[in-house]
Amino acid sequence: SIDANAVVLERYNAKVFKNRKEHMLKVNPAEDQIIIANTRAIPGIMTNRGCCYAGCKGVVLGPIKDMVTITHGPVGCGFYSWGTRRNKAKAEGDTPNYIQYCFTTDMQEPDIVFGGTKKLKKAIDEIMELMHPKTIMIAATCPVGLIGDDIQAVAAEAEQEYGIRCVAYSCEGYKGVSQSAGHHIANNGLMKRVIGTGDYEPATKYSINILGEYNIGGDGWEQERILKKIGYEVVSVFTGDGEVERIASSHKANLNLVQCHRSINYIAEMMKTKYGVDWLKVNFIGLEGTVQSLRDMAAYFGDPELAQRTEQVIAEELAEVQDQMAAYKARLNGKTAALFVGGSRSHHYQGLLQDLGIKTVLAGYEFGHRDDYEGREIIPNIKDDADSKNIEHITVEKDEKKYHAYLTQEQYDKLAAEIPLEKYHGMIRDMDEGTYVVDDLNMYEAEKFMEILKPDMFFSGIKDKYALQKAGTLSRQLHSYDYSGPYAGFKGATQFGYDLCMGYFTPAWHMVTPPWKNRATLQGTVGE
Ligand code: CFM
Ligand code: HCA
Repeated sequence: SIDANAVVLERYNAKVFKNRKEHMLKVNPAEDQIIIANTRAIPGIMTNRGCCYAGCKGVVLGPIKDMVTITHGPVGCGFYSWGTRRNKAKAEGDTPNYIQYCFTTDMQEPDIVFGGTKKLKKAIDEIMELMHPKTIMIAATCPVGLIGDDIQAVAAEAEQEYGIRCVAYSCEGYKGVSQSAGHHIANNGLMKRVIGTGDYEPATKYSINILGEYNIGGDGWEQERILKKIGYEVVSVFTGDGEVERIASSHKANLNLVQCHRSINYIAEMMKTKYGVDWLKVNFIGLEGTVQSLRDMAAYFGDPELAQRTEQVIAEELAEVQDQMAAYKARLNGKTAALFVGGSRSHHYQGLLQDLGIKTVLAGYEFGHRDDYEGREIIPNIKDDADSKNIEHITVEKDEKKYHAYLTQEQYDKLAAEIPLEKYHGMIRDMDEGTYVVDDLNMYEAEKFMEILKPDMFFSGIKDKYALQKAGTLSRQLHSYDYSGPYAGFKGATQFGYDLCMGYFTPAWHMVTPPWKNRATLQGTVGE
C-alpha cells in the first residue's frame, strides 16, 4: 500500500521535509511510535494554529461568566475574541453574566510609546463604576510584553483600592508556540489565585468538577443533565458556563473529571497534590465514551446504589436515542473521515464517528503535546525546549488544612488498575493500523491528504473548511459545530448524526461543478 505521508512530503525542500517528517506517522500498533509535537511551526507555512492569548483569554478564561476579563492591547485582539469562540452561558439567579461584553483598553500609538498602564487603570475604574464585578482578569496581548507594561502592579493596586480579586495574565500572543501556552498560563493563574479560596460546601459526597469542558454548543449542559439525573453534584465546571465563585470552591469536590486533557491537565495534577482530589479521564463525546465514563465514575465512588442508578439512566437514555442513531448509522455506515482540530476533539470524536459506522483515516492536533498522541507515560521522555521553558511552571504543596482524599491508598491502587485514574492513553492507541496521524497539519497538506485518502468528510475549523468544501468534500467544523450542537452525551450524539446526514446527503453536492473541473484555473486576462 502507498504511504500517503511520503507522497505529501515529496513536494517539500530538504529542510522542510526533515522538519515535517517528524510530525507524521502511519499507525503501526506493533511499534512504539514517536511523533514530534508542540514545536514551532515553520515560518511561511499556512498553519491553523492560534496564539497564546487565544488559549488563555479565549479558551480557558473566556467562558467564565461572573467576572470581567479585560484585553489589554490594540482593539483587534479583543474584538476578534469577542464571541468568535462559542462561550455559551446562562443568566441565572443573582449570578452576574458579563459574557456578551467585550472589554479592551484599545491601545493606540501613544500608549505603545509612553506605556499603557494608565489606560488599563482607567479601564478598571470605569468597569468598577459601571458593573462592580467581584473579579477582574487582565489578559496581555503582544505589545504589552514588548513595551513592558507592569500589569501585575496594576492588578495589585486594583485589589487594594476596590477590595476585589484582580488577576493579571502575561499571556502575550507570541509566548510559546500556540494556544497551548495560554492554557498553561491560565491554569497557573486560576490555581494561584482562585482555586481554594471559596467556601461553598457541596451537598453530597458525589461531588465532582468537570475540567476541560467549555460548553461549546451546550455540550456542558447535556453532560450536567445526565450527571444530575444520576445524582451527582457538579460543584464547578472549568470553564464552560463557569462561575469564578464556584471554581474558587472546586477543591471541596471529591473527584475531578478531565474531558479535555490538553487544556487543563495542569490544574488536575496540581489539585491532586495540593488538595488530594483525584482525577479521572472521561470522554462524553459518543455513546460508548459516555457510557464508559459514567461506569468509571460509579466505580470510583464504589456505592452499589449509585452504580445501579447509573445503569438505569444509561438504559433509559440509550433506549431514547437508539432508533435515531440506527437510522443515521444505516446511512453513514462505511464512510471515512479525517479530523484536524486543536487538541482533544480529534481523539474524542473518533468514538462518536465509530458509533455511526464511520472510520477515521487521518487525525491530528493543531497544538496537542506528545502525551496527547502517545499517552501520559511518555511525559518523562519529553525534553523541555526553549519555548516551553519560557512558560512559567509552578509547583504546589499539600495544603494540610484543605487536603482530603476520598479513597484510601489501597482502594486507589485497586481502582487505578481498572479505570483511567490520572491516566490518559492518548489518541494513537485508539487508531487502526495503517491510518495516519499528522501534527500541526497545514493547508497544503490538508488538500494533498484529501486528494490521496479521499475521506468522505473532513472535520476541521473555519480556516480550512471552505477550501475543503470547494474541493467537493463535506467539512464540518468541530470547533464551533457550525453553530449547531450539543454533540456531547446521548442527545448530542443524535444531533451530530442528524447534522452529518444533512451535510453529506444534501443535493447541493450534485448541483455544483467546481470551476477547475472544466477549465484551467490560470486562464483569463489580467487588468481587463
Ligand atoms: Fe480542548 Fe477545546 Fe480542543 Fe482546546 Fe481550542 Fe475548542 Fe479545539 Mo477550538 S480546549 S483542545 S484550545 S477541546 S477552542 S473547546 S475547539 S481548538 S479541539
Ligand atoms: C482559537 C479558538 C478556536 C478557533 C476555531 C477555528 C475555536 O483557537 O482561538 O479555527 O475554527 O474553537 O473557536 O479554536
